[in-house]
Amino acid sequence: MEKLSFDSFRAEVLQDYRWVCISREASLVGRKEVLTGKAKFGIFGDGKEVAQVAMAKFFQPGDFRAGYYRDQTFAFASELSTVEQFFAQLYADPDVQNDPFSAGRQMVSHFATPFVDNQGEWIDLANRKNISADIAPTAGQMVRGLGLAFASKAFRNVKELEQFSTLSNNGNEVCFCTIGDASTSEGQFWETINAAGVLQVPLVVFVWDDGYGISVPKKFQTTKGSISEALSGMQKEEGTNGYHIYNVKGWDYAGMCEIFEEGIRLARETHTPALFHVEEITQPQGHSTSGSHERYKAHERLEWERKWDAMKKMREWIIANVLATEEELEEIERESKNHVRSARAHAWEAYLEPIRKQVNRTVDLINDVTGKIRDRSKELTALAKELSSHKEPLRRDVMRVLNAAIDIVGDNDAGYWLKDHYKDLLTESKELFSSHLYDEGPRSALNVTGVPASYADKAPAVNGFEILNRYFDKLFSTNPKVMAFGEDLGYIGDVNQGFSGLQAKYGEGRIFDTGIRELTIMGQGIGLAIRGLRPIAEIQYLDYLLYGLQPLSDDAATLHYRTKGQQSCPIIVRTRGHRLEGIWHSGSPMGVVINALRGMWVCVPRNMTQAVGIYNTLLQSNDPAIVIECLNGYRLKEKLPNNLLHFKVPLGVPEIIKEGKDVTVVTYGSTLRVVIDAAQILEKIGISCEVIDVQTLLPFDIHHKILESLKKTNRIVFVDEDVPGGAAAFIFNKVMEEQKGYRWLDVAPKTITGKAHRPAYGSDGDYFSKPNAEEVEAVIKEMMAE
Ligand SMILES: Cc1ncc(C[n+]2csc(CCOP(=O)(O)OP(=O)(O)O)c2C)c(N)n1
Ligand SMILES: [Mg+2]
Repeated sequence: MEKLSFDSFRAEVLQDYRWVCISREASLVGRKEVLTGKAKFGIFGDGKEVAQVAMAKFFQPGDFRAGYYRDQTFAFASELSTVEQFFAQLYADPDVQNDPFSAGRQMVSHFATPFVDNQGEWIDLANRKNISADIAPTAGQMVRGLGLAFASKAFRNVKELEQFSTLSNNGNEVCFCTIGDASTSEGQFWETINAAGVLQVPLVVFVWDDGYGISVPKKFQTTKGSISEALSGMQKEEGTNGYHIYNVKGWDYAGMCEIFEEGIRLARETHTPALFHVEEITQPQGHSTSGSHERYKAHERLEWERKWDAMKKMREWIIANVLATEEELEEIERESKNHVRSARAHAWEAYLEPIRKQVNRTVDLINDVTGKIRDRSKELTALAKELSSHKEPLRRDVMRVLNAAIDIVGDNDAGYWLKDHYKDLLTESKELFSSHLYDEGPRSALNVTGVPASYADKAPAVNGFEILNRYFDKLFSTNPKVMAFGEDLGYIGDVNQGFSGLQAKYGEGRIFDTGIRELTIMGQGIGLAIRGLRPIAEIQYLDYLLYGLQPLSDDAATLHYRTKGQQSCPIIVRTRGHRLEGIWHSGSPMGVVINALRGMWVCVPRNMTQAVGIYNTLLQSNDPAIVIECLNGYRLKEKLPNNLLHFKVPLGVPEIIKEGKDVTVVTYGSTLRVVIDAAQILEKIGISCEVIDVQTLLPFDIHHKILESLKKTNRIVFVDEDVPGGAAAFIFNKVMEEQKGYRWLDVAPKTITGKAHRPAYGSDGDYFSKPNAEEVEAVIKEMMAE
């Protein structure tokens, strides 16, 4: 028995050493590929190999990783990436079979594993190792990691979630989060660390401390130059919450294995987060292919790094412990090099093959027409030659040459197949480079058809917030995956009482308060959504969305695109905004929102009934979205529908609120009521407005309903609370350029917007800062007189 266990221990160590060697070689070869022009940019995990083989040992099926670009060794050792796939991503191979993480959309070492199938259904995550798709913004992974770990807590504690055994094994899974030493300077890091310490979730954070963030050393990054020391107040003690904080050396294979085992086991069992400060890590090749570390590291530091290279230290340790001979290790090193070289060559061939086909077809087509266009045959032959002699052609080279050939051929019929080929390649490129921004399958929100609200004969008129409150009550009683949380959302039921009384009914596990930390509220929502739940994550006021915007913009909005549809994040961000009082409770920065959040839907319901219809639509789909309720609408009376759970507002379909024949007025949200007031005044002086509520800014009027109105009125004005050139400019562009509205204009189109400054406090501040009825009236009168 003893011999058996020694043999298997020895085999495991040597396998780990093999991964270390393979990974190091991949880094060395990868850098060369960039320096010789085969790839654009390289950033590698050399120096961090030993820590990562140790870490990978404790990564179990069901676990999640939220990490950054240094983790190739972990991905290899967990068998979640092959070396060939690593090189495919380095080359930006757009074939998802070759780069299964991002289909060439992300830089090297931005890993991901599939979470949803091609029907948008969650696959069995509880029995496989999972990587949530990496992003480049440093520390951005932290906030998502919090959410992924928090989901385990929810699965363990919420009775209604027990049934979802493919999403979790009773919350036993751990989220492994990796981060560089310098990136711990980011607010994302600190907010996450605090939140996880409060929440007690199975988040284990590995800080790869190589002493630098590109060229800037630790002393300029971290108080006392040590993240574990700076965090020491977070240490869990008897009877407190907090962290298990460990210090380990990045070259100490045996020491790391021991310590990682303990911290990860405790996180798994007790949901106590852990932080491993992995010190004395080196960077043999420096930060990335963009520069050389000799420029900023002292001679002594470089000397030290060579001496303490973890790969070298692991080798010495193996020999010292008589686990292998020199010759055995040399054999592993040789085999690793060969493995990487052949994987590289395969990846390169697979990457080039479809481009070569395009080149050959293009050259054939050009040669075909050369004989038919005799006076320009020389130029055409030169183009064909230029393309066919290109040793490392790109798709864009093909497009450029094809286009030049088409220009030369002009209107001549001989150019038919050239043009046809060009069109085919454009279509293909759309699929390769621009698909999957949103769900394109059965779980697309655009597939949800509208169902009108219905009313009982004597339907009562209730306050707007009561519509929401009754809806959320029904929703939580029927959909076990839904959770809602935010500042003041739990105990008091949100600042406008949408959730009033519901925490008592559905429990603190599903409806709860959070700290004041918009970034990580979004991170919590993102992590829950990625793991197959249906979070409604609240930002208390739209103005504070700016604090939470980064993870939405960088992560939620790009996730489906950057994994080519293999991961989905159906988060619903609920917030309230538009005009009320003062600079930070009246904002409507919709231009910011729609431009930062392509990849999410942006919904701007005019009242709470429409909001409910939108929530129902979103809950049928996998697309992430933000819903902005009207802050001044919670106490306005609305008729109570009797099909609260079933009526649906289709996205991208504007509604005509008032028919008219003289001028089309396009608006949404709170400004709608201002426009209606103006329309009533104008009606009295014989001017008939057609008022349109766009309902959603993203997607925007997918059936071109606004154009239909404009065809009738030939005058159009866009009214929007955002700054001049904000959302109004977007709407203007959509209607004029995309819908070709300019063809139907009798007078110049107009926008009426908020002022360029933030809105002043008080009712007069609101009146003069935002569009008002008199202003709308004046502009329309002027348009009618033109
Ligand atoms: C938010 C953000 N700011 C800046 C960068 C550019 N950048 C990329 S890596 C890096 C240094 C990170 O250093 P560290 O966290 O120590 O990780 P290391 O690369 O040393 O492993 C910087 C500044 C970025 N990617 N994201
Ligand atoms: Mg660093």
